[in-house]
Amino acid sequence: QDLFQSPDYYLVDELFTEEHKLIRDAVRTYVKKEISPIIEEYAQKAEFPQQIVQQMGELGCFGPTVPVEYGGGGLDYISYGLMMQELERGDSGVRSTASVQGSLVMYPIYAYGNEEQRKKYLPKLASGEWLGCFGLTEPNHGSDPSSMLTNIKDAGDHVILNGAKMWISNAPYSQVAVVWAKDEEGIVRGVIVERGMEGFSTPTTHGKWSLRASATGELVFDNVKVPKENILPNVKGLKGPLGCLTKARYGIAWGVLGAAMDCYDTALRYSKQRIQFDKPIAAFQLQQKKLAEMITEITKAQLLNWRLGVLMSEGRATPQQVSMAKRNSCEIATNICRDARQMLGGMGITGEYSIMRHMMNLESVITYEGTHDIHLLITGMDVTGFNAFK
Ligand code: TGC
Ligand code: FAD
Repeated sequence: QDLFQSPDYYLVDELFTEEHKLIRDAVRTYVKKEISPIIEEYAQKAEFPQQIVQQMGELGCFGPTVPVEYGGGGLDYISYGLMMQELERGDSGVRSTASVQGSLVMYPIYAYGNEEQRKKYLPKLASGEWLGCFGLTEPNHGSDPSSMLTNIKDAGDHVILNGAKMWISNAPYSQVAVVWAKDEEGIVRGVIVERGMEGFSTPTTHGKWSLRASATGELVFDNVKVPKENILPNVKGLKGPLGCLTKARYGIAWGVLGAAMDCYDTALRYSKQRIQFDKPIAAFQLQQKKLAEMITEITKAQLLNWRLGVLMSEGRATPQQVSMAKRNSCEIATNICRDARQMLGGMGITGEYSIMRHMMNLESVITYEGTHDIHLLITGMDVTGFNAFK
């Protein structure tokens, strides 16, 4: 078959089960058929390819670890990681759509919701009939969500929601938003807001040079009446949204490796074919140094992700271990994309190759779900016991 062969310098494939490999190949085939042929054009036009929502739902990319009875895949965390890796090999925006839907919308409804909420929302989100988004970040509160201003006030059988969220992936196309807001006691609560509720709007964010094929928007709440039955009953405090972020950050740790592998593969092929000074550029030491460092970093990250996946599946991974993997993968993927772009010379800046698009996308990925520096401080706090945030 002429499917992409991932770089696998340490035979990491042998650590995967047959089921893992089948899942990975199904998503790889989907990306090859449905994403790669169209994504550059959508990114150039800065348009969201809406059709992918239903396609990814049918393929099982939404909520792979959510139990089957709610429409999820009932799979382990290695399967989830491999899915994200393959999607992001296509485009970080495509993986973003799946991360948000599965880890930031379905997971909180599953983990913190009641049975009615699970039954009402999860099957439609899993199938891709509905798209969801996750509202934590605000215009003035990004890395420090504990200072959020968005709030709910008790009004009998409903609450009144006011405030604004910014930089929200999927927002312009979402039917459902999981929104984090403070109650009158200042406690963070999760509420499910539905499109059509009066006073709720989702203006699109324009002018991005990154994640151009992903739809980003604001969530604006102007005295929105939200029924109390839409409050997630089983979590209070910032650990609610942060618990979702742990799941999504784990997926990103795998996802960005897909982008890195694509760039490495492209640079390797190109360097063997591109002749300068009568030799393939792959024969020059400086280019070999770049390729050798790329495959070294990819291999280290593959092993780190695999081990983290085992710990996640066993319920033993800590959020701090997830931070380390998210930060490491984003850093190495960003560096690999930059080096790969240089190896293609002028061709590297064109849309004929995927590298520049990956490179621009990764500037968002290294920023969202906790910036590079925030994850470093999480590790720093974990190993020293001192909190450098405050
Ligand atoms: P802190 O006092 O440390 O923690 C508050 C409570 O939360 C618990 N906790 C966690 N629980 C689960 N997972 C985690 N990762 C957790 N981190 C903390 C903690 O134990 C505590 O629980 P309890 O029971 O004691 O109340 O909170 P803090 O205010 O000091 O903040 C810590 C900090 C800075 C690390 C945190 O705020 C942070 O991670 N900031 C970064 C913000 C961020 O990541 N935003 C992401 C927005 S969503 C997004 O970007 C989606 S992009 C999606 C896409 O398109 O793919
Ligand atoms: P700031 O918090 O203002 O940080 C600016 C700089 O200061 C960073 O370099 C940061 O590392 C540094 N800094 C901050 N605090 C400290 C400190 N204590 N010590 C040292 N340095 C510090 N959010 C959502 O809720 N839902 C989404 O779906 C979502 N999707 C996104 C999609 C895109 C394309 C982007 C770009 C962002 C998205 N975000 C989303 C928001 C994202 O999570 C935030 O951008 C991110 O958490 C950083 O917040 P900020 O942009 O306000 O930066």
